[in-house]
Amino acid sequence: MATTGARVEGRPQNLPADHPVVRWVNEVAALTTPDAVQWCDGSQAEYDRLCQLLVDAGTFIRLNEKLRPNSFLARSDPSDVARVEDRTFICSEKEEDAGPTNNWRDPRDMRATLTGLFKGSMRGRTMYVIPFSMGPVGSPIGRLGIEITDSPYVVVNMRIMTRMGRAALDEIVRTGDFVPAIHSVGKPLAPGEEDVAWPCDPETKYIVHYPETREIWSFGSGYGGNALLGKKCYALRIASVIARDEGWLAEHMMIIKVTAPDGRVKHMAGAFPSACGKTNLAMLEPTIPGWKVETIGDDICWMKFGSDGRLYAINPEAGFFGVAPGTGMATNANAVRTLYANCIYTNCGLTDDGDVWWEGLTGEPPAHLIDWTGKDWAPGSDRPAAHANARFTAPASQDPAIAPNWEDPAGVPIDAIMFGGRRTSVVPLVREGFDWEHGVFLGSIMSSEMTAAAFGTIGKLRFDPFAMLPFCGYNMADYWAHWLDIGRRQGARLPRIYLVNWFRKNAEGKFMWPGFGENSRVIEWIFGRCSGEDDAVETPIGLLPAPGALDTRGLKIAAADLEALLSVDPAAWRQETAAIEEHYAKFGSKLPAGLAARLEQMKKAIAAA
Ligand code: O2Y
Ligand code: MN
Repeated sequence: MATTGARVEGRPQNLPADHPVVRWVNEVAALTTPDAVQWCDGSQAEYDRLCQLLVDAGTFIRLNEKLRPNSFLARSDPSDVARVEDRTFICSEKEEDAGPTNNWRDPRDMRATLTGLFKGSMRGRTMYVIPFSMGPVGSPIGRLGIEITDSPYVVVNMRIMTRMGRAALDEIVRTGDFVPAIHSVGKPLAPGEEDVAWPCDPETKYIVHYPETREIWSFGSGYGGNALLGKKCYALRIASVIARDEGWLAEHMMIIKVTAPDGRVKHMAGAFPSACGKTNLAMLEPTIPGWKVETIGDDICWMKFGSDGRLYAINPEAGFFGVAPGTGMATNANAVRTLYANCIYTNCGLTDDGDVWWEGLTGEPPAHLIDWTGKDWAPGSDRPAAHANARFTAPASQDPAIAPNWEDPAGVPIDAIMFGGRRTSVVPLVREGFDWEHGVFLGSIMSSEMTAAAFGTIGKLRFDPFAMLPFCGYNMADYWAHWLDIGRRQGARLPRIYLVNWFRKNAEGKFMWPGFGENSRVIEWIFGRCSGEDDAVETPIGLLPAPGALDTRGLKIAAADLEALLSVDPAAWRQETAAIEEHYAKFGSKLPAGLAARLEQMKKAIAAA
């Protein structure tokens, strides 16, 4: 029984009232004062009941059962459409432990602020208790959590995105180990007050992490990474801290299984900032004959050393929370096929026949639809039909390209790690790090262009090391040091590291590389390198494919473009190194000496080139 007198439903029999988990749930209920406390079991019946509750509340629209069986559309409040990085905090005891790339607040001040905000924040609502496992339940690489939320939308999304319910709770009770994550939309209801379709606090939002005590508190938003706390908050920000302390890696990476025509298999992980085709790569359909790419994960990768010294990876998630706009048969056919049923759509357009639509789903837009704000929309409108950050929540098991071993609790051995950014100039199509330390250097300097650049110049760069800029739960320079430490482990048999760039443009402003399925050609080269093929040339910035090593047969690519894609322009690289120095300077004396030395070596080699 919660101390507030709230109605309690579904608390399992094997959980006595004095169990620490129950005591914690009661404390949260005493603070937030919900009308009811519902322990979630993760069953299909519970999911169906909550989806109907969301339909009745006006949050969900049930889609046409023939076109999208068991699928729903939600429209969020226009003020609540994406992760809020400026409201995301790392509250470590010391400010320097959060580092220059995170927002820091003193944990005591933050606790006082949050206690005030959460006091009574669930009044008039049901408080749901969601036990979940990141990774297959019982996996030695996986971890457990409990999210408390007053949002049924969060519950149903968490059921797709994590292994949620009774099995996870049993494991929590058995191990006593879980990350507590508390979420409130921040919109208490006065007696008799009518609810809105998307409750949130339009003004006040806090996404808070306490790395030392491994707690997550989120207030004011019901959207995505702000509210589904297993994903960015746990699997990256808190897990990166746990991984540092325990000697493993929690990374913002997709994972694929690659099979060569002769049946040999390699597993690759890849970190890419948003809008760099990470999901497309995770579901890639190779254009080169006989090759197969299968999905293990699309966003997050946890890697631990096995007894053989190799890094074994799991995808800690069970679903995809993918960006809808731009996802179509031409760009990512496997994603479109994944969405045939059982999905939740957020902020997409609604067609007249009860289906969803977004820009890029089809070449031809429907003649009429209702846009993500609920207004009539027709082609030629000055507004998009779907919000640019509209999402689908889809079970990973529905991906036709999902690898048979994607849920192996032991993980898959990683042979190669790719880093990538969006660079129209300077950065070649692919290069290999000379060794682990140089690979870490490549990850630390990955960048994308924020502003358009004139041909041959560099636009303003945004460095996003390891694609972890918004997701590293501690000082980024310490994170690099941790990666370097991983490389020094006795007996480690480490993956090779690559930096790729699909986005080079020529003087006409056209992409030089066709991308999408043709990226399989780069994967083929990486696969060969990991198999011992000696077809690379040394340059000041890394190992590039030797002439003819990259299979470009059948591609319509100008010789000059291919040359530019696979070469190093010393003048451009002198500009680039100046930008890297500026980026590194932010980390002061925390910058690992090994990385500073790698930059100096590169500068010298470029000067001599
Ligand atoms: O805006 C959000 O809340 C979603 S952000 C997101 C979702 C899925 C995968 N990756 C991301 C990301 O920002 O990296
Ligand atoms: Mn992501």
